[in-house]
Amino acid sequence: MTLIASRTAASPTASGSATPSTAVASTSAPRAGGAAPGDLASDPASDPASDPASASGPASASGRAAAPDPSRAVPRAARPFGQAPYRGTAGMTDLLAWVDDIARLARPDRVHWVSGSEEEHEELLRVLVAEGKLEKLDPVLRPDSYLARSHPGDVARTEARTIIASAREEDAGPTNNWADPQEMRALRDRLLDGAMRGRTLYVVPFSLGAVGGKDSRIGVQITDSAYAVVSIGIMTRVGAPVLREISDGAAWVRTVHSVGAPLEPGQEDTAWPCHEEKHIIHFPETLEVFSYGSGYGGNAILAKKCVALRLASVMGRDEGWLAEHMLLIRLISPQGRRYHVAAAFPSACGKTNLAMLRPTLPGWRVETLGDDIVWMRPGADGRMHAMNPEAGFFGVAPGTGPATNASAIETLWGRTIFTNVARTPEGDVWWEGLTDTPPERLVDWQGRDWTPASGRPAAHPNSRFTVSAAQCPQIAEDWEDPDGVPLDLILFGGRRAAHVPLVVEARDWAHGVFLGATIASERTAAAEGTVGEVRREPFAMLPFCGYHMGDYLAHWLLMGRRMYTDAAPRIYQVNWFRRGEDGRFLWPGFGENIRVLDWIIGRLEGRAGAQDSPLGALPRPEDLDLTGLDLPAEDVRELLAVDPDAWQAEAEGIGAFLETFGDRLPAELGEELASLRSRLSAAEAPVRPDRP
Ligand code: GTP
Ligand code: SPV
Ligand code: MN
Repeated sequence: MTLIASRTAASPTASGSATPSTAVASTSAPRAGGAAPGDLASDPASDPASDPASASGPASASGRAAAPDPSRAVPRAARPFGQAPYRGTAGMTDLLAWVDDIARLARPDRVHWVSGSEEEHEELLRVLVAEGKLEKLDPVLRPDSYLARSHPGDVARTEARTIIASAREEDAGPTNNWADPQEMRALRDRLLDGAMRGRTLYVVPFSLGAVGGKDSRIGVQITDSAYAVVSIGIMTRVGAPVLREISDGAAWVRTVHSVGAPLEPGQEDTAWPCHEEKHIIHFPETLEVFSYGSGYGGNAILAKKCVALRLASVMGRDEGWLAEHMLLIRLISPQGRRYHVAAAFPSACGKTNLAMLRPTLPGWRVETLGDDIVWMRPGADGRMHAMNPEAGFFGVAPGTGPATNASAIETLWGRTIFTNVARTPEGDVWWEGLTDTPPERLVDWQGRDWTPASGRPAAHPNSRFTVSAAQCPQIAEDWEDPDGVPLDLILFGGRRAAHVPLVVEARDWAHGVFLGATIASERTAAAEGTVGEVRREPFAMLPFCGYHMGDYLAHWLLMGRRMYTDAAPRIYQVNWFRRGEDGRFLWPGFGENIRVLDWIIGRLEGRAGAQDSPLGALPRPEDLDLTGLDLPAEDVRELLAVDPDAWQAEAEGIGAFLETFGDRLPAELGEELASLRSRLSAAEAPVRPDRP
């Protein structure tokens, strides 16, 4: 593929500085032409240590580790570092005009167009370290890795400040915050006015899915955070190949992000610029996002939750596909049969862990395809086809250890950005759960000295790692295949201490949609709010569905009708988090979760037994392969028990929740609830699967 930079080499104006957006930056920014040391507007071509062949290299996640391809080498002068590419197409003109509009309003000192090269990624990291925004970790213990400490008020998604600004309020539905789009545009213009003074405006073209893939989507994020730029560079495919798509006329999504912390002349920057006032605003009709005030995760990497879930869910509704908060794996049985499994669990409820499962039952294997987002579409063959639009993992650190998720630990060997974890005196990272015994001394996530006696967590509960998916030792060889994989199985789950059994089988698609629609889960540290409080999180999409949840449920039912009944994925509900009266988890979880998958695949293959319950079919204890596990029989019974009284109360709660969707609730789901209630009434005593 010819890169933009190669094209610009042929253009007489390419080496000049007169591209429209550079011109805007220069008019409003006295420093634009100057190349101060460490200034990103400067051209590192003057750095003899840098590798010319990588100057315009593609930023595919796997490509980052690969040797530079000499055929891609272009003369360095073709596209000075950070400069806008020149290509006189309508697509490019649109993009340049939009960047100019934002730059004129936000008044950055510099405009930097992200090329996606390895060299640029490294230069950004170098400057972030020089500015005190990242700490470089020990090069032997954790090569090419960095630590960021956020502002203590900017540690998670801010759901209360997340808005769907659809033209009509009813299209946002009862589960979203709504605001009038006109007002939100006015607010955006007011907040952006001068918001980037003293900073660099980065233009980051990104692709969700392989660049040019038939189901891929592209967008551009404008941001004044270099930390966001390097994060987007790991989480998506960025830079020149995407610009070429835009230039060739592809549709793209416009996203603008500002940390809301302009610098006055001479004002000293902080390690984590952000603003107390935060707004994450989505315009579903025009496919735009505006995010202000936060530098953290889903608030700042707009390609992730804002585009790949909230806006993509709207695109999926309109175009006949689904954007889901799911992991994606290939499960290979001891007989060598391959099954593709997607699973929706709410934030910090086990997706990354299941995505990297290392089965404890002999013969089983898992290949990772994705850990957070799945796009899926019914195909002409009557099956559901699924792909992971992301290129990296933004995973929860606490709880990740050699015993729970060895693959994640190996993935994090180096080339990783850690945020809000603790640092060891040797310059490595630590978090709760990494080792059983904490180190004697640490620097905690807020930069304070820490000892095991400090009485507070060393790492923030929502501390995270950002790393390329290509580094995962069990990543599927074809994980970037734009065709995706045919889906055999969908799991829904949440974090429930009581009532919800280890696993339940859905009778059919509509019952499966009912199970997905009624997931409830204890809140976690992934978003602001009260940790542990149980709330309904339909399809693990409560904070991520960009439109009316009732319409979303109807869309899921419609997708079921777009497949052949016998070819549609089977649906199951799971719960790894049931606790005993003493508070301990009853199920060992992690690698042992294969025992539940083994039973489910046994059902798909027609070899596993089950017993019916008012909720759906469940295994009897003897149907689960528990060999080698030292589980008390009473715990197993408890994990598989259904208490009709407790479930009558649960059904009340489900009814009240579904009622909030009013006349947008699909009738089938009302019928599913009625039939659950009548099955519960018919069950006189608690169902103990081993005592029929
Ligand atoms: P997001 O990235 O926020 O969407 O989260 P996620 O669903 O990928 O969550 P993740 O897999 O990172 O798990 C979050 C927490 O749950 C970690 O602390 C894990 O250690 C813990 N966890 C994951 N799987 C299990 C399990 O099977 N049993 C138990 N007890 N804990 C688990
Ligand atoms: C989640 O909260 O579900 C995440 C992390 O995956 S964030 O990207 O911050 O939303
Ligand atoms: Mn998530």
